Amino acid sequence: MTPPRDDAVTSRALDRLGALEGAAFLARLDLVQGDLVEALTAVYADRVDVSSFAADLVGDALDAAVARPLPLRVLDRRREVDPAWFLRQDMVGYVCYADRFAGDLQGVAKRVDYLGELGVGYLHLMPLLRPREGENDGGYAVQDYDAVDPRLGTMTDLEQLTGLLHDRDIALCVDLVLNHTAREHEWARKAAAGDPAYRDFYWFFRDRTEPDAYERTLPEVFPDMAPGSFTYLPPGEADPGDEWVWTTFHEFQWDLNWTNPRVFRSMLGVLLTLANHGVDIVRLDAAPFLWKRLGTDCQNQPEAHRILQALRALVRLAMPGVALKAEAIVGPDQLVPYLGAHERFRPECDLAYDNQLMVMLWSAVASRDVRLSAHALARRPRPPAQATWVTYIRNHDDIGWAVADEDAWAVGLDPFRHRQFLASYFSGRHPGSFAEGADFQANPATGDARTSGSAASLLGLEDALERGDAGAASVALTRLETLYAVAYSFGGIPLVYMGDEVAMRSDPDWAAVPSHADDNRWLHRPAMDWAAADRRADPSTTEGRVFSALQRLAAARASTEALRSDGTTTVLHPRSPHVLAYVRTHPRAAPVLGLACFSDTEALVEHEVLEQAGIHTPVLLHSTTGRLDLRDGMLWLPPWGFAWVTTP
Ligand code: OTU
Repeated sequence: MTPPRDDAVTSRALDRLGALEGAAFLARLDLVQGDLVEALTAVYADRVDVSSFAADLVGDALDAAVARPLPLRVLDRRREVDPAWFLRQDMVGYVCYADRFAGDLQGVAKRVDYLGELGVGYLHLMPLLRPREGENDGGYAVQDYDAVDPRLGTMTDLEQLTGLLHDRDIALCVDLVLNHTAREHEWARKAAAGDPAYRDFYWFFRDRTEPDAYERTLPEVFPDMAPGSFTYLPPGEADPGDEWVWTTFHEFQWDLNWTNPRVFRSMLGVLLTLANHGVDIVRLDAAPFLWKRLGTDCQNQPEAHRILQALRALVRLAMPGVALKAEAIVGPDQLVPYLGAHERFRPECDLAYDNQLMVMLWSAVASRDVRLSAHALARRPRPPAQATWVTYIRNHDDIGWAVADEDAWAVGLDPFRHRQFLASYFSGRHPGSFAEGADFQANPATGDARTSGSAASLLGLEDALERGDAGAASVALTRLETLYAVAYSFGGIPLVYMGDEVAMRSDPDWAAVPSHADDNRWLHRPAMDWAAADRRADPSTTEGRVFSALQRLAAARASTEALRSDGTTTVLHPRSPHVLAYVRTHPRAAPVLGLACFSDTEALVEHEVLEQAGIHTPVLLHSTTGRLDLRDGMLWLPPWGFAWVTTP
């Protein structure tokens, strides 16, 4: 049932947006109002009168709709006609730092042809709003949400870039850091100065009683470089001072207090403004952390989801062409709710990182065994049809070994020891490991360690080149191609992490910048090696081989509707413990069977697996070798190779 609508809103919308757009706004309001009020009630009913708060927020959405530039309204219109615009099989993403890729935003504009060669339809530029000076966690400590980092350019440059990207049908994704601001942000400055209107924007504590109580169950995100979750403010640094402020991440990143409805409204304003500069997809950083609850790990709380649902409703209302992406790097059971899958569907984010696929691919690489991966990926709930994953093998962060205990036990592995094995393998410590990575934030108290390093280095390229072993280097590249083949076909938008397309290794000089020296995630945040990239057209080079492999993956993916992101993924269980097998189906297309071999030797896939996939006459869509090798009805895969098989 449509909730009753306020007559004043109707006449204001029609008045300000005109008959046609006003009617569309009101139709959207009818669609989202119920979700909005329900979400706000769950979070803010004890702090505000929800109906008047909702009316204010709808007013903010209307203001943003009115302010929205015409070219963006045209995009909205197209995307309302095709709400599945980001689910198309020709959608491929690329992720980079603007400065490390191309100097600045104007430099990025000059590299758009390069992105076109890879078939990119989605560009994620890492944090680009004005950060604090000095150490800023790679831009995740924002001082001013209304300005671009002056080193990268201006808001006008950003708008020009989005215009150029839109002309090429490329959507732009930009980070919005929701959980915290830099301590230099105006809100934090006012709060520190004792301004009563802003004290409640953050979490201050007069002594250690509450921080100690919270820390009994709070995991440390950066136990090594930023231990604890609270930072002491001496007298003189704040008014009153001699108090503690909540800082989940670094001491210069102050957690916002989302129990305060003014924080919600202020961040909504930031989000709507950012989108009106032309950003198509907003990456909501650290989404799990928005709500704190004593006695918990203060992640994935129901209220955090409700906040995302309320933001979703308001963004859809103001600008229906804008998508939200959750950055929730959490355990497998906590992931799919960020796409709206709760006890019933509640629209939440359109996209979320498939952290589980990523971890499970690396687990299969190290152990040459897919049973854990197949088990974990098969048992998880499907994402709702309107939403999807972004699939990736590496990003700018470390790899956290999010292996669920129950998944490990189910396949006979000790979860703690398996996680330790993975960290040890990819650091290169494990005997016989080909990986060259590094531990990130090893925590002696818990025995946990995460991993830094570029994909190529973790997959053995660095080690092979150091040993001058051309054969091993070639195998490392096959591994890289196969991991990307899974990312391009498993379901969701595949993301290429800058440098992987030319097999860039970890940056040996990562610690040379003083503000990076205690954070080895900079190992895998190198500056783009354009001299290497310039070799991409020469198939005899490493760069040529990997770049063309990604181009072929994109082309093969674009040619089949079964690989649309609103298709279905079903994990199969072949007899070989080395073969990850999954079938992609979509009502409009023939099925595609994806196969990936995690073994130093070849593998055979029995005929029944093809049958289970609904493939009676196998036809090669794409593979490592370029041919379909059937032996007595069994399908042959080379060591570390992949195949995509379909049927007429
Ligand atoms: C994110 O990551 C960013 O991706 C990091 O680069 C930032 O440092 C951080 O936020 C703070 O802004 O813990 O180890 O579940 O895993 O938000 C990285 C989400 C992180 C967290 C994630 C966070």
